[in-house]
Amino acid sequence: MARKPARFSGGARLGVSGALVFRSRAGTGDAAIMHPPLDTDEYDVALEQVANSLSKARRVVALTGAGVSAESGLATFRGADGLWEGHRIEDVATPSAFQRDPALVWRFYNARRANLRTVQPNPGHRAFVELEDRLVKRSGGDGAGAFTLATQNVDGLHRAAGSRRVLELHGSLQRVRCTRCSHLAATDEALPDLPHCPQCGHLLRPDVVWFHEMLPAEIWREAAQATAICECFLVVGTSAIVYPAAGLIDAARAAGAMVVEINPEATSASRRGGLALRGRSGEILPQLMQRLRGEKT
Ligand code: BJW
Ligand code: ZN
Repeated sequence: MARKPARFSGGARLGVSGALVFRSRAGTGDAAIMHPPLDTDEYDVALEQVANSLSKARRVVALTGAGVSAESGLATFRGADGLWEGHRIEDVATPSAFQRDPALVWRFYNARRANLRTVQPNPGHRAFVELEDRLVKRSGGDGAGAFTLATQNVDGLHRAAGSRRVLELHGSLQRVRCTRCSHLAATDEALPDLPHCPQCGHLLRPDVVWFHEMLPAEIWREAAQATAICECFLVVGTSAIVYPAAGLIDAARAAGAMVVEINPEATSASRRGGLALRGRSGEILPQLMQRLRGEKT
């Protein structure tokens, strides 16, 4: 069958309401899709366009969320399995929840920290490593700024896969800090139910960003700066409802970047325009890398 002409070219569609949606071959069973599913040929064209954009862009930013780690076996926050012991994330990931019931909050985090020791990066994480390597190599020099991975994930899987420029917007499960003094430590060991600071004896907390807390200033500044000058912005595996991280998507659009969402579901990001590849990141990102290598999928 003859290829259909490309319907999306870089920034030409920026500002339209609703993304152009292309569903991957494997399909997703997504009933809530905002546009009718398009045929495989159109998905191929869209994939080619994204690969093309990635191959030309001098600066690329990816914003990732829990969906990228779903294929490693970690639960997302707002999926069907998104509750923890019947609590919504909004009820355990706040400073007031920790004040009220630190044991409950530590149980939540210790369970997730233990689970982390059982999981590995998946093909989606590894595709980001390949993308960074390509972009850095192509840029010559030290490749500073060629690729920035701004992740909302606290699981460390991007770094474990080998990604280098990773901005952990919401902190890390593999660090703890004191609620009183400046003690900060990296640890992936099991911790007591209510761990205490080795320096001052006060309660430790996970070094993650809870609701109503500020993101780490320097990391946020770097993410915002990279976004403001990027040419292609990938939004992968996030519901894009948590701010300020989700605000990077609008900032990328405002900067004229091609915004591409990779997610099996329609999200708040796809409702705001751009191009959406519907499917799992562990499937679509490796397909994109194959295209970049010049191999047809
Ligand atoms: C797949 C897949 C596959 C499945 N492949 N995809 C402006 C407007 C409105 C509200 C606010 C605003 N500014 C601030 C707020 C308040 C608040 C906020 O955003 N609230 C919203 C809920 C409305 N934000 C904050 O409080 C932030 N702080 C702040 O703004 O400071 C300033 C301030 C100071 C003082 C007072 C007030 C403001 C801090 C936000 C911190 C968020 N922290 C958490 C917990 C981290 C620690 C932990 O892990 O426990 O971060 S909440 C949780 O949500 C976690 C995540 O990083 C974050 C985002 O979730 P994510 O990654 O998108 O996951 P899901 O589950 O939502 O989505 C998964 C997606 O994957 C889905 O779309 C699936 O379809 C998809 N998927 N399988 C690809 N195989
Ligand atoms: Zn201390």
